[in-house]
Amino acid sequence: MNKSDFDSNFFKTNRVNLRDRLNRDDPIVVTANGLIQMGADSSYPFVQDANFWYLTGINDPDIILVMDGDREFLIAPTREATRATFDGQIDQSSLTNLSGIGDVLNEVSGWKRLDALAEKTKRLATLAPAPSFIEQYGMYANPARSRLIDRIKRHVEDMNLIDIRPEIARLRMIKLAPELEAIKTAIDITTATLKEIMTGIASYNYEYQIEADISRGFRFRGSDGHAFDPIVAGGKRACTLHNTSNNAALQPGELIVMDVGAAVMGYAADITRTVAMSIPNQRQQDIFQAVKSAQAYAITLIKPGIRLKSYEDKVMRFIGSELKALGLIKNLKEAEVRRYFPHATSHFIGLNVHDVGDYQMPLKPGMVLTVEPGIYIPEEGIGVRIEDDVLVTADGVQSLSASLPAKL
Ligand SMILES: [Mn+2]
Repeated sequence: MNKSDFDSNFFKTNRVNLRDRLNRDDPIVVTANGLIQMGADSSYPFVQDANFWYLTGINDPDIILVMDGDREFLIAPTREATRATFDGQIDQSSLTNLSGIGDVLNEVSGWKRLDALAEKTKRLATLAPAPSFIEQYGMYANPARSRLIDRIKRHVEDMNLIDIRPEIARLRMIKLAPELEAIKTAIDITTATLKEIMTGIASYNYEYQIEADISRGFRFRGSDGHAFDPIVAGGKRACTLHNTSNNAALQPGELIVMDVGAAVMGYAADITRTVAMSIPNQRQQDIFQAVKSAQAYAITLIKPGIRLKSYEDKVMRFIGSELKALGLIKNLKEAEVRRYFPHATSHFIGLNVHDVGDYQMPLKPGMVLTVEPGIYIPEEGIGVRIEDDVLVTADGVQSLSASLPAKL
């Protein structure tokens, strides 16, 4: 793919599409993410808010995008002298080149204009702060959105805020041509790297050696690197779904699950292959075959118009009957099946590996999703997952990772 496919027209198109979905009189305000402190004066690597990037192409922190009908401007913070020595000042002309927005204002005049606009309309469309995932996942949200909202409300207390997260998610779930190219490139880099690993699997002694070669393969082939923490898990460790320590020694007779994905221009691939360290036994082959049949079945179901809920139910029932045939469960009740298949079959991919989208909406051409059934049996020390990435087309589905067949 060509990086210039993401020119300012792409981002302008996204802004126009977003505006068309919202009430025309409501100005739209979206902030970039902020840097997060790691310790003393070092920060974690900066990761942009995918929505902000999608609308501007800008990868700097703390910039604010304001759209008032056809009038658009950016507010770029001025960096104080010490910081500017290390990080440089933000180059305003590059912000314009990337986004196609000519009007770049500094902090003082930008906020003056935004405050005036807010006073006039009393309504602003913005991204509501990401829900705090602390209870379920132990995760904090980037504070940039709450900070923006606090600042607006300090000026106009009774401001009416309209949450644009659902609309932007519905836009992002249909991939445009350059996005599809980026995803396909990320997938090609991932499959080429995995192919290399699979060919030489016998030469590895530790999970981290496989991880190291995957990291090398991703960067060597020109991707941004990993789209998410790579999972390389042998034997029983594959039953912990997000095992990312990758530190254990590999044993002959084990199956290894590799769930990895390169990122290209921020777009993720997400592919899993399960391989055997030595000649697999009959039980391992049977379980592998069950997962493979479930995946083939799932892919036949995907086409425009289907809803993921009924699709997930069908795949669950299919895996349930496989589990029964394997002697693992006695009936197909959900609680039984979920003991050995505890996750969903599919999720959207895009700028986030678990991409945003409306999971209730019927599938449409241009959506890209994973198909990743798995069976995990901790008491037997066996975990198998097979994951491919597919594109919903006008008349069905196209596998984007078919060049790397899954085999034990
Ligand atoms: Mn996945």
